[in-house]
Amino acid sequence: MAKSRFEYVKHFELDDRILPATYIVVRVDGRGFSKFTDAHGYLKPNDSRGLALMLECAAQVMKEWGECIIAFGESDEFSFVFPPQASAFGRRSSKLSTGIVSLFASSFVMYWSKFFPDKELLFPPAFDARCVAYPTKEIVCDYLKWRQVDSWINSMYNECFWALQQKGEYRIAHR
Ligand SMILES: Nc1nc2c(ncn2[C@@H]2O[C@H](COP(=O)(O)OP(=O)(O)OP(=O)(O)O)[C@@H](O)[C@H]2O)c(=O)[nH]1
Ligand SMILES: [Mg+2]
Repeated sequence: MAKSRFEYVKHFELDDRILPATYIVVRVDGRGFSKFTDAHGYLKPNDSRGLALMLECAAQVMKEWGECIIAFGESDEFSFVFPPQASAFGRRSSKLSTGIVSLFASSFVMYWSKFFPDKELLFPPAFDARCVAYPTKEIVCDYLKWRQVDSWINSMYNECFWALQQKGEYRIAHR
């Protein structure tokens, strides 16, 4: 493109390249999914249709982003791990997170009817994303353990809560 006197505005853009030789984790999380899942009649505590849809979205991301080595998901979130040598988008944080989250969200809408054939999508779902650099494999493992423990605690709580609720015993157990 021809140079113009307006070109200087480019200098306001900050360099957000992730540190070289580090693992990159991009975590995508549903925005206001408590409201979204309620509005769309998700089963409690876990709706296998919703889980399968999230898996499909993650598979689309992994197909498109060949450098991704691990995808780990729970509830309304998915983490995508890239190795230290990954070079996608010049390792630019905003490009990576927006590229991944937009593909994830568009896949969610595109495949909605495959997993929820009898449910109309009432409003567009949204996801946020962040990009974090981790210097060692051990820390990446701890990151994944952190997400797994979070999933475990939430699942245990939700399973027990809804089992008691369905039996009508929640009030007694709660005292
Ligand atoms: N019923 C049902 N709800 C689910 C399921 N998976 C996720 N959710 C809902 O999604 C929420 C995800 O938690 P958060 O990400 O902390 O909550 P959020 O409402 O998305 O809030 P923000 O992420 O801060 O926007 C859960 O608390 C549930 O309400 C499911 O399989 N069934
Ligand atoms: Mg959320």
